[in-house]
Amino acid sequence: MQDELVHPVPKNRMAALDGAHLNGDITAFSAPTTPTSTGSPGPVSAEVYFATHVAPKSLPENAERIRTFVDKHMKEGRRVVLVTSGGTTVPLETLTVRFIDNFSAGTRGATSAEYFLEQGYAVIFMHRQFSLQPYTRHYSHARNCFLDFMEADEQGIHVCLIPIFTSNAKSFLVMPSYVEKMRTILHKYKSTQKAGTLLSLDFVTVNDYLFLLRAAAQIISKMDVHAMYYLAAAVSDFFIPRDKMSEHKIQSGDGLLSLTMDQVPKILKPLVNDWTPNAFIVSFKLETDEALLPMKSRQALKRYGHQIVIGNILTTRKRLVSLVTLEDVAEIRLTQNEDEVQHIEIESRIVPELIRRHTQWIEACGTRGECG
Ligand code: 9Z3
Repeated sequence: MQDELVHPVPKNRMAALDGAHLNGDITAFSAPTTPTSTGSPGPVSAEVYFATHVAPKSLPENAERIRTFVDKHMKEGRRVVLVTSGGTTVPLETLTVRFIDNFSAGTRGATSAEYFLEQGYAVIFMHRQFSLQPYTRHYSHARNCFLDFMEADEQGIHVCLIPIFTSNAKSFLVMPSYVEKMRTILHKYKSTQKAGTLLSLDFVTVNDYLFLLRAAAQIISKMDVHAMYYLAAAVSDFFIPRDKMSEHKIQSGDGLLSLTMDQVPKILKPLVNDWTPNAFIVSFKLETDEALLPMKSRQALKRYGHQIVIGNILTTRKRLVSLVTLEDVAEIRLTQNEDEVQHIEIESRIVPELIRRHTQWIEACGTRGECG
């Protein structure tokens, strides 16, 4: 059904499809909207969105941090990957008491960021506030809290392998069974801090996310083919535009609450075509219905013309993903033993494969003769 939507490739990419939004499942909209091929209202363009919404206050400061980070790593000859992670919220009120959230713990993004760092990439980690982060993820949201990893030594005798901190009265020790893993993670965490290869930036709402992604992409574009995007955040498809949002807390006295929401602009389109031409762009497609995933993944590739869509199903996402390109589909699958006994993280397989393909992309760039 989507094949007729493919346009010829401008420069090194497939064309994104103007106004071709095939989801006819939204319930309401506000002008201006773009009519779709099915006649249903589509999202506003990114341009209109940014012109009619307010940037988060932290944006100028975050843009400066990104600029400094990118300049440093360009000078040091490192590749940069922008990892997005966690879910966005959609506030129902300007003075927000209630909001709709998107599913994501941030595991995919935080875990992948670690593997990118290990492979020598500088990582801009754009994540939902308080979601999982590289390295600290091993302890922060764990079932046993951080304190469970420690013991207080009443006598203050230094029998520990890693003293965490000492006061006059007591030493606090990491329990021996946790020491080995903690030492390894601590070492990686400290080395990353020392090298300055991780920049963490947070967002909460879908509006924060959109403004931050655009600002980051416009700065990162100077890295040309040496930049990768790994868009693992779970981004809301629907939102309430500013001019339709109640300022104050919605009152329950009026009975039922009916919500009408607009579609979030399809941000991949300007990302791929305008903000960061030549970067290697990987997006994720999440579905719950296996029957839809291959079609939806290919549809996204054709619509936006980026390099890879990683398809995953909610219930199996930790052991099975599909790397979809226009040419082929490659599965990465953990066996039951790898998943449940060896506790291998699927991101340890996804990331090296993407890096291999990014290298090919950079090498092919010379052949295409279109990159800076
Ligand atoms: C993903 O599909 C991620 O893999 C998950 C990771 C959110 C499933 P966790 O954080 O989960 O490890 O718990 N991310 C993309 C989700 C998304 O919103 N994709 C959009 C879509 O499917 C396109 S950008 O339409």
